[in-house]
Amino acid sequence: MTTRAGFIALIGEPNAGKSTLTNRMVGAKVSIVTHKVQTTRARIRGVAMEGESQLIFVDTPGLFQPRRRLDRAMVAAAWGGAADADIVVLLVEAHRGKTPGVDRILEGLAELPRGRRVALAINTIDRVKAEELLALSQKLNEIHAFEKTFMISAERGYGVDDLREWLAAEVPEGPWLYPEDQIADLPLRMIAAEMTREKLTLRLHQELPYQLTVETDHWTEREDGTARIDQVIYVARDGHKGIVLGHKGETIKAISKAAREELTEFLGRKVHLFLQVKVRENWLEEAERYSEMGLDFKDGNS
Ligand SMILES: Nc1nc2c(ncn2[C@@H]2O[C@H](COP(=O)(O)OP(=O)(O)OP(=O)(O)O)[C@@H](O)[C@H]2O)c(=O)[nH]1
Ligand SMILES: [Mg+2]
Repeated sequence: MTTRAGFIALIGEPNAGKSTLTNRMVGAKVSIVTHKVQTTRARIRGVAMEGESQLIFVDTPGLFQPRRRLDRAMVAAAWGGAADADIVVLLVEAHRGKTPGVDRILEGLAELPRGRRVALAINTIDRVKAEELLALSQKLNEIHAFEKTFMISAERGYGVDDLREWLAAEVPEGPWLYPEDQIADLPLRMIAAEMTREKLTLRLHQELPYQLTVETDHWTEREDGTARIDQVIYVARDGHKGIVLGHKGETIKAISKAAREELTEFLGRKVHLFLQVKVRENWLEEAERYSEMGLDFKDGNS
């Protein structure tokens, strides 16, 4: 039996559908998804099996023009994921087409190590007419000679099997790198923090989701088989704390409930979730916050 295993980096602009595709490939929610840009902050590894091949999907933060330290660290993590992978898949949103952001990514692809294999996946094909897809594919392939082009809908699942089968045939021969039943390579405490951040991002508006971070402080296994999870939400301003808590604590209560339900489903057992909001004006400049997120603080140096 010949086994294969390889790392597949999913890169693209923010909101391109990288995390949605990761989850679909894995068959479980390992990476958080929202309709807002810059949801994913670090590299998230999801593991999928296809025949004798183990596909390790590396979901990355969206590529955009960074302004803050956090942005720079995120973009560096994304390009780092591409540089380390066996195969890179660039996701482009069909309905947005060849944006200036996509142009910059195409330029970046030319700087990847020589011989790096790159495929194109035009996503959200459920949102456009078929004729537009061909034109977009041609335009993009004129700039970068992609090894292969796929038309997919990560959300609906169209075209995803073709992509998975192609990847399974193309990753290098070699032993599997994870146990067959493992679906993610991310500490549980981080997955739990991400779930809470997803609920915060869905619920809070404007800049606030970009000005906060969530960390799991304590994780206690209780004798009755349930887990007690304590998390801290760091916000940058006093005013933000009030917004996160909401009138009579209603906002935080709703967020906590949604996160707890999802955690309970993910873990398959009851969870008690305790959230605390702390004001930490400088958290975006603290090295420890970055390591907790799975990012390299130094990557944020300008
Ligand atoms: N209609 C449609 N929507 C999609 C599709 N794939 C993803 N989406 C939606 O697009 C939005 C962004 O999806 P994500 O998977 O979070 O995108 P991302 O590339 O991981 O975004 P960042 O983490 O911010 O870089 C979500 O609202 C998804 O539900 C698709 O094939 N069709
Ligand atoms: Mg994402």
